[in-house]
Parts: sequence; structure tokens; C-alpha cells
Amino acid sequence: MRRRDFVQGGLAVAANAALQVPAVQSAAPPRRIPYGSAVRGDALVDDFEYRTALIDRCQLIVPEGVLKWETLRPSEDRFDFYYGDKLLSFADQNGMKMRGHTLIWYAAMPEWTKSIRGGKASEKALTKHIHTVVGNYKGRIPSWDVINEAIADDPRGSDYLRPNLWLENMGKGYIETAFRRAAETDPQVQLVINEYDIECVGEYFKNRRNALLRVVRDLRDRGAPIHAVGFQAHLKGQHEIDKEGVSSFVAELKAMDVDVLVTELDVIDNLLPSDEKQRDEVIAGRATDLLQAISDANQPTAILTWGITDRYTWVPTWFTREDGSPNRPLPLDRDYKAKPLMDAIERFTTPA
Ligand code: 9MR
Repeated sequence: MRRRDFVQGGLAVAANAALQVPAVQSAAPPRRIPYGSAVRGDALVDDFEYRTALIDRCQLIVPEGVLKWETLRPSEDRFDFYYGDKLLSFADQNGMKMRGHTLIWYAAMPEWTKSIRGGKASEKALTKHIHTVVGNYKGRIPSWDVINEAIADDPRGSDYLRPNLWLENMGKGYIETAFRRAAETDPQVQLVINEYDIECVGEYFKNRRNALLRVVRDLRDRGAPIHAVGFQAHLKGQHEIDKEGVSSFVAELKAMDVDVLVTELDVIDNLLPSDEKQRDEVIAGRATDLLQAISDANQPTAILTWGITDRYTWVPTWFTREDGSPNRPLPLDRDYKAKPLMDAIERFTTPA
């Protein structure tokens, strides 16, 4: 199912729950869920096939890097929207929407931010960033990752948040402040908390899900404007999806009126078999398990992969394979041929 089939307004799929016919049991949603990909601006310029694949297959894009502080904030008083604006024009010209990634993250921070110290100065810096960036794209970016990776890598007891500049200076209230600043700048935008390693079987993943639930519950109790949880879904191919764990997590979020979406799906294949066919099948299977477990409890508002082709992926930076063969984490191979992962995603994004 391609771009031309996208029904405008698909981001608000949850609002259409009433259209579901309860008697029909099917993996497919009642209407199209937007599919999208993270995008690298350099490849968009240099590689015609990359550009074509995105235009042909995506209803949504998200910049892989250029809306992070590192690019946007060369200095304390400068905002550089050049690259973000270019990607947004690409989206506009091709009838796609663009998500925003990300306002607050511990990583990809420019050196100068190390000089931000103290509660007051930190709150001022956070507010200025969110007001200016969300303000610049007001009415043009429908969904923002407000907070990225807030959960400690191995959350325990009261140490469940990942240390960063904001936590150090403002305490855990930095999360609520960020959501409030974003909502007051653009009240229409979907505000997301985005997290990794919350999908698989095991204590580690379960603890991370529970810690995230604690953050979301706390925000809702305080009346903070949070609208959705983003499953980054950098799935580790060797781990099974915790189907029950994921479904009950999504159901708990739904009960709080919090949606879900998949923001960065790919399957890390460094520990999967060498045989490509076999490997691709495991990869598609993991994605199917995750998408089914989510959909069993609530329809995701969007499904995005972290890149569209194995030609451009962050995975080999950390997870090269011992047999020396290239990683295959994404829906299209290096020659833009669709793999079983693409079919798996289409089964969930395309109406029956
Ligand atoms: O894929 C991104 C890579 O090109 C960047 O160098 C890196 C640092 O900015 O970020 C990568 O994207 C990450 C995303 O922003 C947050 N979730 C994990 C992604 C993969 O590391």
C-alpha cells in the first residue's frame, strides 16, 4: 500500500476507534496507519533511489539527526533550522507529514551546553529551546518526541531516571516542564515520550516498562499534557517479544488515555543466522509479534522505521556481524528490494 492510499488525518487513527467492527477479527486496522521512516538529508540529495523509495512508500518522515540540539544549536543564541526546513519542504512537496525528533535527550548535545548550571538557568534554557523550536514548526509538525530516553538503563528503586543535564539541575520535574512548554507553544501537537528496550522478554525489559509507566502515570496524575508513548523498537533479534507484557503495558496506557506509536523500528541482527532468508524471516517475525501485541490493546497512531533501506542504518555502528556480512535491519535491502519486514509492516498499516 503506497502513499496515494494515505487518508489525510490518519495520525488521528485513535479517534476512529468507533469505526471498528467488533465482530471481525483481523490484524489489519480499520483504516490506514501512517507508515514512515527516519531520513538522512545527505542521502536524499545523493541517492535518487532513496528519495524515490521514501516518496513511494512513506506517509511520514522524521529527521534522523537534524532536529537534535547538536545541529539546531551551534551556540547558545543561535538556532539553525536550515536542515530541518529542507526535510520539511521535501515532506510537504510529496504529500507527507514530518514528525519532530527530539526536544530533550541526554545525547547529541553541543559542548556549550555543559556550561548550563543551576535550576533557574536550566529551566530558562529548556524553555527557550522548546518555545523556539516547537514555535518555528507550529502547525507544521503534528507530533514531537518531547522527551527521549528518560529511563535509566537499568532502573532500580528511586534511581529510575537517566542522569542528564536537566535531571541534575531541575530534578525529575524537568519532564513535566518540557511537556507543558511544548503544549503551550503548539496545543495541537501530539506530545510523545520515546523509549527503547521496553519490548522484549526478561526482567531488564520489564523493569524499563514499569519505570516508564511510573513516569507516565505521574505526569497524568499531575495533569501534564502527554499524549503518547513511542516504542523506539530497536528490537534485538535474539530476544523474543514479551507479547503479554507489551499488550498489558499498552492497555494500561490506554486506560490513562495515552496513545502509542512505533517510532524507530528496526531489528538488530548481529546475533541472527548467516543465511539471509532465515534471518529475514526472524526479523519479520519479531516485528509482527510486536505490532500484533500493541494492536491487540490499541491501534498505534503511526509506525516508523529508523531508515528504510539497509544501505543507510545506524546498526553497524554498534552491532556488526562476526561473519562479516552486512546487517539487514530495515524493510528494504541495499538494492531497495522489499524484504519480509516490509510485508509485515504493510499488514498492520493497510486497511483490510
Ligand atoms: O541513527 C542516529 C545516528 O545517526 C546518530 O549519530 C545518533 C546520535 O545523534 O542518533 C541515532 O539515532 C538514535 C535516536 O536519535 C534515538 N534512539 C536511538 C537511535 C539509534 O542510536
